[in-house]
Amino acid sequence: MSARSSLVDVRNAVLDDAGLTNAQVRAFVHGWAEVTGAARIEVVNASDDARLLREAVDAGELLPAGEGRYYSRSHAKDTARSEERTVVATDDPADAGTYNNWRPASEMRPLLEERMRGASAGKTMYVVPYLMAPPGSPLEAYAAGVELTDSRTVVLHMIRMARVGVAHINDLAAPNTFVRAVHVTGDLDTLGQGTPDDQRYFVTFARERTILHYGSSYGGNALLGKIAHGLRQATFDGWASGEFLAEQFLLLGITDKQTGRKYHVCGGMPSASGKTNLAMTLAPDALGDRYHVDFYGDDIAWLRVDPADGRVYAINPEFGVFGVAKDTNELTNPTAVAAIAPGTGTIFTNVAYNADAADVWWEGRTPEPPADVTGWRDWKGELISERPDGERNAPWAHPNSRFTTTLEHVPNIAADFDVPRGVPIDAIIFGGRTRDREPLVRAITDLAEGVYDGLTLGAEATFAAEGTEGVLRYDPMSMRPFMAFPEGAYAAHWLKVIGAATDQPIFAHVNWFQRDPDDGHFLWPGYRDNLRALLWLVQLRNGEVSGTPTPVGIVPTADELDLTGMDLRPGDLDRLLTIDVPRWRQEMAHRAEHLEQFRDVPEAIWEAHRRVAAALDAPQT
Ligand code: GTP
Ligand code: SPV
Ligand code: MN
Repeated sequence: MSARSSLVDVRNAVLDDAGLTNAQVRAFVHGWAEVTGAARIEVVNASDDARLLREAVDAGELLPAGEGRYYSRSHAKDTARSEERTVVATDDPADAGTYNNWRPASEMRPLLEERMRGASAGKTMYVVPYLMAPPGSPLEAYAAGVELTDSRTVVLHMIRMARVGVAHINDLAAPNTFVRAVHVTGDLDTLGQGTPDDQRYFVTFARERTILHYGSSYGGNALLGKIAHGLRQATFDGWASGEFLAEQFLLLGITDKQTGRKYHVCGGMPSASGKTNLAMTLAPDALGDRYHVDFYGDDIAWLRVDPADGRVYAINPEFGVFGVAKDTNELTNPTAVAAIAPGTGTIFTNVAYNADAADVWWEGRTPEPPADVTGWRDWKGELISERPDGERNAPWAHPNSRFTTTLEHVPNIAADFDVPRGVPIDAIIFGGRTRDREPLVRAITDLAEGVYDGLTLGAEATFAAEGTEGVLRYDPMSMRPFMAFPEGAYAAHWLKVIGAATDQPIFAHVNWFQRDPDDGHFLWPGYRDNLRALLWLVQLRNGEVSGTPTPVGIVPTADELDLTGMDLRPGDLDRLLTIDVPRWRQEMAHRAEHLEQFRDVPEAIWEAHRRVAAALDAPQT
């Protein structure tokens, strides 16, 4: 028997032992084991978690961070998604949009195979079958995938972020309809990250439903079920099938205990703009015990219309939370603090670490860093006590340091979080970091104007955006880094999918980040108080309040907003609820330029733009 056929036999024995019977999956595993040159394969089920954790600790890949908690440090050049190196590849040039970084699949495929060839030599290739949906969901056909990865840390993250196990891919209705996802870490020391000679590639071959990521083991670059499948591939699938939307959205429920009614809100905010915090928010104590907030999801939602009742339904395809650590504390987000408490199996990445105390710290965990710096190391592993004088105050944690925990540990997880049908949506919100112009909340009742508002969502990229000329980075529906097909078609798809609902959700734009132009303080305290804006929104939809119409939507009157127990500065509330018309008129010119970059923007969107512009130009009453 040749060496090669014996390797095939060994792999078949592993697949047999694991009960992995799907012949298409087996062929996929064999093919990539040959390319990557992995020494062995291992099939993963979620029940392997405890053993894999032990192995990772023994190998020094994870460090203990207190009872049932773990610490991981990524390579210093590998700490965030890379948008420049992320590509959507197909064989049809018509799939090229403004943001999807389209390249021909025929060109990218050999490039990726060349980089991956032999790159996992000596390593284990883990076979991670997963499902990005509650089991039994009407969208299940788009949810199955298999990630092959040569990183045990990535496997442990996948077990937290997705439903993982062989059962999810053995009995597919069509055995070939799984996403083929291959992750090869590569030699992180020599990849030239961020240089002209950058070797990394993160490619979604959308029409082949194949994802090949090379050159990172961090976050959305490496956990392929999450961003690459759950957003990039899924948004493409939703468009190609005409059936659904996949968006970077949070998803929450609000129960009014007095009336017994429950509302579901979903919405997009760009990365690091507050989705996790909003979905985990609790009702402010000051409102009494009247409201309860349920967590459904914090980063991805798939939306479809259910023909049974004509409503928009949303699911969270994920199984965990990959949350920003910075500023997470008892006051800002007690729910998150509980979700990452001892015993939760949480993995912290790139925060500060103290091996002696088996503890972690990040900026904002406490107002000041630990006073006794003995044993504390920053995210790069350097001792704080040995920092040169000038660098004493540099951040201990990386700004994109994160925690990874599962939904079951989120204290306000909804009882019906995995109901296959999803939950009916009452409101769709968009929001971003905007220091001026955008009021606390403005409601939009027209579908085209709502979609137009999402398309023109912008957030501050840097502090260079200060002042009235604030240059925003537009981020349509918060999907700019995950866009997989042309933006004009994306808008048309939204109008079609949501337009099919006979009972339409209300839209709104929210902004928790408006600042005082003089001293820069946040006008609105944010976090738990954000719920007050959402309560007003559902009341508006119910016809219980009517607000004040403005050219850009309906804003609350000061007495409609429940401000019980708040201590807003005089004048701040006015500013929060007022439309700065001259500033908005300036913005409209930027918006026109922004939309003009896109091909085939539906006429309904341009009409919405012109309606808003005309209303702003009219004499204001
Ligand atoms: P991704 O996981 O990258 O998609 O981010 P996200 O949108 O879920 O953002 P997240 O909720 O993690 O918040 C990012 C940062 O914004 C954190 O440091 C939060 O503490 C901060 N933040 C969230 N909500 C608010 C708020 O209402 N006000 C203020 N001032 N800061 C907030
Ligand atoms: C984001 O960047 O929006 C995230 C984190 O949710 S990552 O998984 O790295 O994309
Ligand atoms: Mn995100």
